[in-house]
Amino acid sequence: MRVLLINPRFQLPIDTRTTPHLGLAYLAAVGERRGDEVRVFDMDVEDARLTDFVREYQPDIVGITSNTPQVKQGWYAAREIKSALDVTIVQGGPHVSALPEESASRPEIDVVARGEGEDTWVNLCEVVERAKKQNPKFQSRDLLEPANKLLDGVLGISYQTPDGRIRHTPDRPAISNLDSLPFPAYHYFKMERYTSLQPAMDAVASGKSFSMMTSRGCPYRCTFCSQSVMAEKWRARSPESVVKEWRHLVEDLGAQEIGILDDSANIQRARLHDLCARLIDAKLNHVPWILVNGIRANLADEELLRHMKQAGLLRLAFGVETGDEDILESIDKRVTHDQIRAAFQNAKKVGLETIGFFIIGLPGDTEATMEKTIRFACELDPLVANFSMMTPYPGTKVWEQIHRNGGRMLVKDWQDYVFFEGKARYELGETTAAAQEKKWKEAYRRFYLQPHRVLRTLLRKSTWQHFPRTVRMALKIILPKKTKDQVKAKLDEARAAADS
Ligand code: B12
Ligand code: SF4
Repeated sequence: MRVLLINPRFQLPIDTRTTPHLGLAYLAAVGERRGDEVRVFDMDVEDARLTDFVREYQPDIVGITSNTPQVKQGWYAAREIKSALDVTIVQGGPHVSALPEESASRPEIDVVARGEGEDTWVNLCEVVERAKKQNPKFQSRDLLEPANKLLDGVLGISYQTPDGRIRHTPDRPAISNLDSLPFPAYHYFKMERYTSLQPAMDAVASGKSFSMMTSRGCPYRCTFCSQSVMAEKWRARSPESVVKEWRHLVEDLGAQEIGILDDSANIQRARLHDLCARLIDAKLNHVPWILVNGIRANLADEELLRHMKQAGLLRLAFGVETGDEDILESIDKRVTHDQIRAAFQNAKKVGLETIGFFIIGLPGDTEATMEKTIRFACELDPLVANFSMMTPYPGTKVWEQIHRNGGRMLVKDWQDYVFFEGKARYELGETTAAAQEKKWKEAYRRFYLQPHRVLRTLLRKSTWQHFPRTVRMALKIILPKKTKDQVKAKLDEARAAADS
């Protein structure tokens, strides 16, 4: 079978995503294991026209991934493909898992895959392969005809039958043994076109930054987080399997940095200690790694942090979210400010760089509570502070709260469901758009323009290594227009001085 996997185009307002899509890398790997011929078409880095590519490759099945801001581009891509070829198109990813009817009812999408995708993808490939063998005149719409019973046994999918009804098959249980999955198949990606997940990770040579998941799922259910549309059960790979992939990335693919994307990497501290010990024993700790997603502050003690540092951890993130105690409780984060303070202090004490994730505009936020968030960020003083505009994604509790309590969504288009821009996404009660936008701008300005921080940034070697990108991002996010030229001139002067 010829399979094609597509990452639809989506450019963020700032320069971040330049890594291969890990979900597609897993789907490519299970396809390869099945014996399929696989192609990945990442529209963020491809030059070719999709229709030309599809006409030439003639895939038997196409898989498109979609998070919320990408979903429309996913539909456009599907429409283009259908205009060139009759082929079964499957759409998966977090957005369609939250709103399967929306995509299933579109004529260009045949099947929606909900939740974790490897087994569903393999199952669908088997079904299409069998149907094509049995019927050389097979057409993609034959799949959706209930009388043909082709999709009856496939768990975790949604589709529209020719009479217009949406069918949902039962959910597919989460993969219990993650070690049974093959390693992500990066050889299908144009690796030289990717760098790293900026700004959490450092820019290294193209194609030398990799990401990895050592566990999946999260037992917590924070009200703003889209994790709620994926499996709740936390499952971990064995340390043996993780170290084996780590070695493969470092020794076979020349990884210069590794980003760990787990939702909650430190749910089991003993497991992390074991992993760290193995990385040290295997002498793999010379390649820096970064915990890109927030780890749980309540489970990050000094001993664990020190061990991770010895195992090569360079930088880690904590989800702080808010400086207001009541709001912290209302979002079900199940962590306290004192635990967060201790986690940052301990991380710095053992020599780790820190990232803090903060949210501006959580339900209930007022100017006064957002002020507390800014102050808390300055108090914690991480190397990188990321202030996100509260963006209510479908499937989250915040989304329900806003729709149930008479809130007003200010974004109409899925493409605008991004949280790096300083635009408020909703209003509810005292959480007004004006207050959110004002405090977001203040947050970046006040955090990054503290004198000790400006000095620290200018003195950091990496500021100069990544000069164009750093300046571009700073200018875009932080500074009011009239100050931009002054700052740029100062940085140019400093760079010239550093070069000479
Ligand atoms: C790393 C990451 C990023 C990276 C890179 C994204 C990428 N994947 O290339 C960066 C930092 C750039 C990023 C940006 C954003 N992200 Co992000 N990101 C993640 C993170 C932490 C890991 C993604 C990952 O690799 N997962 C592991 C793989 C194995 O899972 P997966 O990609 O979901 O794929 C599986 C299934 O979804 C399914 N599947 C997916 N596609 C398909 C297709 C088919 C055909 C099939 C059958 C199955 C299938 O099968 C896959 C294998 O099991 C997730 C959280 C998470 N746990 O997934 C958030 C997450 C995906 N991001 C999220 C968000 C909101 C964003 C942003 C919109 C934030 C913003 N800045 O405004 C942007 C969007 C930018 C963009 N261009 O895509 C949300 C998505 C919510 C939603 N409703 O869409 C998530 C879920 C975080 C969360 N818990 O809220 N992100
Ligand atoms: S924010 Fe983190 S801890 Fe909370 S549900 Fe999402 S992944 Fe889990």
